[in-house]
Amino acid sequence: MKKQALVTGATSGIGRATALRLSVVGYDIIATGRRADRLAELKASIEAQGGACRTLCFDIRSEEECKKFLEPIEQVDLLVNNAGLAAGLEHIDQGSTADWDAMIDTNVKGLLYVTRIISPKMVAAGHGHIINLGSIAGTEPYENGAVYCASKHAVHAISQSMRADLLSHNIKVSEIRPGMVETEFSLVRFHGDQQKADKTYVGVEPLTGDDIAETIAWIVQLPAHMNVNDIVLMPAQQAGAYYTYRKTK
Ligand code: NDP
Ligand code: 8X3
Repeated sequence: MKKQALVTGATSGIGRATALRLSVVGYDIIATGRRADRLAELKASIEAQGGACRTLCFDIRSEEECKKFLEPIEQVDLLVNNAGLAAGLEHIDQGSTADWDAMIDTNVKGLLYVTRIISPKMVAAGHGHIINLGSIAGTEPYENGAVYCASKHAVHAISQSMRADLLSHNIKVSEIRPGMVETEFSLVRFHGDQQKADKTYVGVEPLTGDDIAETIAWIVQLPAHMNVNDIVLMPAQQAGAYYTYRKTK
């Protein structure tokens, strides 16, 4: 059987680009997300480039659904814990608790549910690689972002602990921590307000999903004795959460 890569949140942005790229470097893809039409389109695109793709349409916030869809998978060589979101951008006194629940339930609990089901399969197989999508928000808390930043701080902590936990089982754990990547991320953060989403990228050439996918493809093709523990990827015009150089002309 070819190497199997499970990519969560593959209906858009970084996850979609990663699924397409991993298929080119020799993986069969198991793609997840909640939007069935997007999963079908991804599967067709992967097959059109000569690859293979299975799709699993479910919500990773539900432990029951995670178990139902993921427990039957027999082999996973690479897990990309990518599904996630920011919802809202407000001061703490004005934030929406529904947004907070969505971020914590997806970015933290969903990632844990998936990992709890897949990591024992890797332990049993005696090898594996888990790549978690963190963020610069995982080390740089910024105004209006308390809960998103907290969720990515959690991903940063979980990544470091699980790397230690899985070390003796020949399972690598890598964390990708990007700055600004133009995907559907801002559209989701601003609850579908395209104008607000577009303002995020004014005067900046952001990273793309393909940029992150290329980095993931490089990491997974490194020799067996090498691991990238943690990589921070930024647009050249962004130095950190608070430092972005915008060209106004
Ligand atoms: P997108 O909004 O383009 O993609 C997010 C993906 O996550 C979609 O495929 C979406 O699928 C999936 N997803 C969200 N909620 C759920 C859920 N409850 N169950 C299953 N799947 C879910 O954003 P990005 O590609 O930018 O984001 C991918 C990851 O990268 C996230 O973890 C994000 O925090 C991180 N990141 C993004 C950065 C950026 O600037 N864009 C920078 C740093 C990190 P569907 O809606 O179909 O369920
Ligand atoms: C996404 C990047 O700067 O909006 O994680 O937190 S940022």
